[in-house]
Amino acid sequence: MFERLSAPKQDPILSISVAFKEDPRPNKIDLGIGVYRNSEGQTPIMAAVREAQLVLANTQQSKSYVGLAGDEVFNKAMVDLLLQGTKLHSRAAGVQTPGASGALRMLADLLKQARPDATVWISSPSYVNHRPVMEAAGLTVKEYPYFIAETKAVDEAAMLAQVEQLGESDVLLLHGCCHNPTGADISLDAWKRIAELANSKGFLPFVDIAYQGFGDGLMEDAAGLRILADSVEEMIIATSCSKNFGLYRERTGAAIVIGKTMEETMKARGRILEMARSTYTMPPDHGAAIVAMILNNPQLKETWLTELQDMNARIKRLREQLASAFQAATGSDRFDYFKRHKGMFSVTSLSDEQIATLRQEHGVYLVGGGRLNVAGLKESDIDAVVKAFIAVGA
Ligand code: PLP
Ligand code: TYF
Repeated sequence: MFERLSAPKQDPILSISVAFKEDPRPNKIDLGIGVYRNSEGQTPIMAAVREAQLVLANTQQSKSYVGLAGDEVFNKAMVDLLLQGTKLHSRAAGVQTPGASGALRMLADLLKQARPDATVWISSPSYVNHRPVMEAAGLTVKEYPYFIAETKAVDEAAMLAQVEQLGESDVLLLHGCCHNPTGADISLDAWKRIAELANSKGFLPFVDIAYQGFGDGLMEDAAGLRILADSVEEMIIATSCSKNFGLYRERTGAAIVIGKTMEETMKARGRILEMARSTYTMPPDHGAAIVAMILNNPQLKETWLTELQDMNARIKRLREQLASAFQAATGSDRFDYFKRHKGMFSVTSLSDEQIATLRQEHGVYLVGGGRLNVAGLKESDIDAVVKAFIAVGA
C-alpha cells in the first residue's frame, strides 16, 4: 500500500530539537524551538497552572466528552481576553482547538469553503507552518514583503504597498505580536492603515496571535488586533495558550470568527464544528479547563499575570544583555536589534554555512534562516554565544 509514497518532509524546527538531543557535547546550546526557559534552562509549569491542575484533579467529576466546540467557558474567556471593549466583541465566537495550529487549520478550511479561490498573503518570512497549513487546505499562498535584513526592521512601506493591491478574494495573515521568526513587529500606525485598507479594498484580516504577553504586555500585545476589531467589519483569529500559559503539550488554543452579522458568525462557527467533527471531533480538554479556571478566578489570574510579566521581563533582560555583550565584543552597535525586537525570537540573518558551523563547531543550535530563540538562553550562555557568532564571522 505505501510503496508509492515519497519520503516525508522533515519539520525544520522539530528536527533541530532531535539533532540537539542527540548531540553528546555537554556545553551545547539550544536556541532553536520556540519554548521559554528560565535561568536554569527549564521550561517550568507556571504556578497558576500547577494550582489549577490540583483543583481540577480534586474536583473534576467526569472525563466524559465535552462537545465539538470544547469548553465554552474557555471559548468565552479567550474571546474576552482579546476583544473585550472593541466594536467586534459582541459578534465574535470562539471554538476551542488543539493549539493555535488546530485553529490555523480549521480557519484555513473555513476559508476554502467560504471562498475556494481565496489567496492567503503571508509575511516574507513567516512562521514555518503558515504556508504548509494554508496549502494543505487547498488555498493559494502568496507572500508580502516584510523584513529588511540589513536593518532587521519591518519594511512597512513595501508591506503596505502590497496590501493596497489586495481585493475581496484576498486574506491578509498578520502576526498579532512578537513576529515569528523575525522579532520585528509592525507599528500601530501600520495596523491603522491596514484597517482602513481592509474596509476600502474588502480583504479579510486573519490574525495569528501566539505570544500575547511576551512583547510589551498582555493588553499592549493585542493593541494592533484591537485596532482592527474597532474598525473592520469581519476578521478571523487564531490564538494560542502554548506560550503565555506554558501549556505547549496540552494543545490549547482557539479559532475566533467574526462575520459581518451575528448570523454569518454563527454559520462560520457551525462550519468549523462540522469540520472539527471530520478531523479530530473534539479538542483535548485539560489545557482549556486550566485556562478557563485561571481566567475566571481573580487570585489565580493575578498569580498568572505576575508570572507572565516576570517571564516577559526576563526576555527583555536577556535581549539587553545579549546586545551589550555583542557591543563589548565587537565595539559596534550592529547587534542592537536584539533590544529592538519583541518576543522570543530574532532573525540574525546568518548564512546557512554560518548556521551549520555554529552547530558543528560550537554546539550552538539556531533554526534555518538564522532565527535565534532569545527566550531559550541562559545568562551563563551569553558569552559563549557571542564568541561563537564572532568565530563564524557574524
Ligand atoms: N502561530 C505562530 C505564529 C506560532 O509561532 C506558533 C507556535 O508556537 C503557532 C501558531 C502554533 O502554536 P500552538 O502550539 O498553539 O499550536
Ligand atoms: O516556531 C516555533 O518554534 C514554535 C514551535 O512545527 C513549533 O512555534 C515549531 C515547529 C512546529 C510547530 C511549532
